[in-house]
Amino acid sequence: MRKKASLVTGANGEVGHGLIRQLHEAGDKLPVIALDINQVDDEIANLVDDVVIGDILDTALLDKLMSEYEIDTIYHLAALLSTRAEFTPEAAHRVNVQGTINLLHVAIEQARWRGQPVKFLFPSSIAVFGMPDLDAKMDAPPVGEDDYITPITMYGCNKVYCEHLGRYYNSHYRQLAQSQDPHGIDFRCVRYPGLISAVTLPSGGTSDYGPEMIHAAAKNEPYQAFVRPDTIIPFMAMPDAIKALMLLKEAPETSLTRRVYNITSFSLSAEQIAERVKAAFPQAQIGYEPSPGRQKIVDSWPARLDDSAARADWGWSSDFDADAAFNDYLFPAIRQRYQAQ
Ligand code: AKB
Repeated sequence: MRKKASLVTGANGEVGHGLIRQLHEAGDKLPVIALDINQVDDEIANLVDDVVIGDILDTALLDKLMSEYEIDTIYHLAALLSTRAEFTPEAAHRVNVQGTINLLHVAIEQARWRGQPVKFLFPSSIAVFGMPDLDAKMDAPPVGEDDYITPITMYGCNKVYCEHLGRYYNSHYRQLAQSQDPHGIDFRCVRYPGLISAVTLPSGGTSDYGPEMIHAAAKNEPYQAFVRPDTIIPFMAMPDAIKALMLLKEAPETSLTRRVYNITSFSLSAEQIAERVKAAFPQAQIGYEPSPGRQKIVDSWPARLDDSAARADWGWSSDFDADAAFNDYLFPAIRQRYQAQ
């Protein structure tokens, strides 16, 4: 008999760290398989039942996993983020799109074998949006799920296409087949704003200036932000990002009016983040050296998001507004982290 399990791809990434800790702390009943292309940090490896180092493009590896486990839930977190993807767009497309199709295929195969849907949790991003220009960005009311879906990055294009793929595998897979299999996937997706974790540093993203500023100050290192001081996007503290994934996973299917939801916590400019950092770390040296390419990407993302559908359908609310995120979560934990080193 195969063992029932949850599969987390991109387990060693920022969200993977937060999610695996949460699954462990919540005493999740299912064993967890952590899959990552890189070695998985010991503190995470110790919290899961199996660590698999490998590529989501390796279908033989995924077949082997399916032969060993009955996969009940997939958290498909692996992706190349927006900045990194621009250096190798076709490779990013392979990882972000073909990798996702491979996992959707695992989900649908597993669902058919066991005669029950497989839950598929997928983080998308504010990168799916493309505001036409800075004036439109600043004047727009909080942007809803279906507005301005004109991404300018490979990563954003990949994410929006994968949202559609999820909907397709959820509701229309092989729709012309003679007999329709009732057991498919239960695809659920949140669009994350810029995420900030006290535990890990992101790599390869374009919202990274937020977390980088705080971590540099705590390490007593000077930091030059790659955006203008007035650059504004929505952010979220990592515990809220994990909370959203868990809330959406547990929501009764009947309460969902859509498969893809915006979520947000607080919108701050780079300068407002820097002011908060300087108040907490008075020695912080923060300057600005905008990189035109990365600036253009962040300027194409909305300043504010409308997450009313998530609030109404599955009770989403953020625990960390800006004050709580910085003063209660980020600053104490990041200070302690670097003091301990
Ligand atoms: C990135 O900057 O690429 C990510 C994102 C906003 O999805 N953090």
